[in-house]
Amino acid sequence: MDHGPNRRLSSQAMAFVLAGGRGSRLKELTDKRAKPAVYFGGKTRIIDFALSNALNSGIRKMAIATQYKAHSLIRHMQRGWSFFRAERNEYLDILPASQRVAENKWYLGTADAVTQNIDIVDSYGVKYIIVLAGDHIYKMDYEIMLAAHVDSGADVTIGCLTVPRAEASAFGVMDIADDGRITAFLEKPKDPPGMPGDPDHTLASMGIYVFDWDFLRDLLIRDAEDPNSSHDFGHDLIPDIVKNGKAMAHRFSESCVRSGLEEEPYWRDVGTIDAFWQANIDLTDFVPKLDIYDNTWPIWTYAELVPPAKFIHDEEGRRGMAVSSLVAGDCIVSGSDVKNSLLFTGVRAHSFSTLEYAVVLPYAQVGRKSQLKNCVIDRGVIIPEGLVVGEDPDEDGKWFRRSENGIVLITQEMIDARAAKL
Ligand code: ADQ
Ligand code: ADP
Repeated sequence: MDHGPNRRLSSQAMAFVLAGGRGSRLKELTDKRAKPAVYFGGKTRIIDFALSNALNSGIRKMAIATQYKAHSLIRHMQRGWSFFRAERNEYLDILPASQRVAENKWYLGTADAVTQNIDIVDSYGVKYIIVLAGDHIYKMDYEIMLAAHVDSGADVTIGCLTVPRAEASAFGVMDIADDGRITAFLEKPKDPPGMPGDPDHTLASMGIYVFDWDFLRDLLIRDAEDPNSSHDFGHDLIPDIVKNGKAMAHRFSESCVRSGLEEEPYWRDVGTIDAFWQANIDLTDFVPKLDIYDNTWPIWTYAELVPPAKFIHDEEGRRGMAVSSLVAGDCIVSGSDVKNSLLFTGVRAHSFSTLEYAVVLPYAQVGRKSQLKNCVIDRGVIIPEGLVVGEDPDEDGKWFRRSENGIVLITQEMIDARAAKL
C-alpha cells in the first residue's frame, strides 16, 4: 500500500518491547518484579521510557513480551497504558510467555519472543517493526531512525552509541564503515576492541532494531528451525545479517541532534544497583542531563491520585525540608532533612532523620533519628528508629546488600532478618 511521500513512517510501524529478562544484577529489587517494572525517577517505572518514546514518536501499535515475574509489570500496563483504542487502529498487547503457542513453552530468547507472536504482529498490518528493550532510560525519536532505515534500504538498522571500552563487554559491539554499514558484530565479547582512532571507546548496540516486517518474519521462521540457534537477536540474528545481508548503524548522538531532544545524549542501562542509583541521583543535579520536565516529550506513567507532598515542622519545631531532591505526591517530610534524594509516592520521613543521596521507593517509611546515605530503599520498607546506613561499610554489609561502589540496598526482608538477630 502506498501511503504517499508525506506519511509519517511511525504510522506504518509497531514497537515490540522485550520485557522478559531476569534483570538479576538488580539483586533483590527484581526479586518480586521484572526489571522494566522497577520504579525510576520519582514517579515512573523503567518501561515508561521506551513506551513513551514510542508514543511520542507517533507509534500507536505496541506489543510487550513478558515472562519473568510479570505481575507487577502487567498491572502497571493495565492501569497506565490501557488507552489504546482498536476503533482508531491503535493496539497495545501484553504477551506473556507460555500463554499462546504451547502451555509450557517459555520464550527461549529475545527473537523467540517475537516468533511466538508472529500472528499478532501480522494482524497489526505494519510495514516496519522496531524491537526495543523495556529496560533502558533515554529519550529518542524513533521516527528519525525509521527514516534512516528506509533511506538506506538496510535489512536491519541498529541503534548504537559509544561506550568506554572497559564497559563494552556487556554489549553487542560493532565495527562500521564510513557510510555506517556494520562490517562486524560481536555479542558481549570478553575483550572488546577499541574504535579506530579512539582505542578507549567501543561502538555498542543499544539493543534497538528496526526491520521491515516481511524481512524479519522470514528470518524468524528460518531461525526457529535452526537447531544451533539460541533464538536471540544479539547472539544469532544480528551476526547473521551482518554477515549475509545489510546492517546499518544508527547513532544515538546524531538522532539526538536531529530531534533536538537532548543536548548531550543520555542513555543508561540501569541494570546494576550502582547504575540504578546513579541514574536516579543524576536527576537531582542542578541541570540534569535527562530532562524529565520537557513537556514536548512527556514520560507517561500510571500515577495514583494522591494528596500533595507536605513538609512540616515537628512538635519540637524542627523543620522538615528537602533540597536538590525530587519529592512525589503523598510524601510527608516531618522534621527531617532531605538532600540530593528521591522520595517516590507516599514516603514518610519522620523527625530527626536525615537522608542524603537516598533513593526511596514508594510507601517506605523512615523512622525517627535514622540516617540514610548512598542507599536504595525498596517499596514499603519500614526503616526502624535510629538506623544508620552509609557510614560504616562493615555494618552495612552485615545486614544489607552493599554494591561494588558502596551503595546500600535495603528490603523489608533484610530489615526483618536484622531485627530477628539483634
Ligand atoms: P542484553 O540487554 O544483555 O543485551 P538480553 O538479556 O537479551 O540482552 O535483554 C534484552 C531485552 O530483552 C531486555 O529488555 C530483557 O528484559 C528482554 N528479554 C531477555 N530475554 C527475554 C525473553 N526470553 N523473552 C522476552 N524478553 C526477554 C542486548 C543486546 C546487546 C545490546 C544490549 C544493549 O543483545 O547486543 O548491546 O542489549 O543493552
Ligand atoms: P509493585 O512493583 O507492583 O508496585 P510490589 O513491589 O509491592 O508492587 O510487588 C511486586 C510484585 O510482587 C507484585 O506482583 C505483588 O503482587 C508481589 N508481591 C508483593 N509482596 C509480596 C510478598 N510478600 N510475597 C509474594 N509476592 C509479593
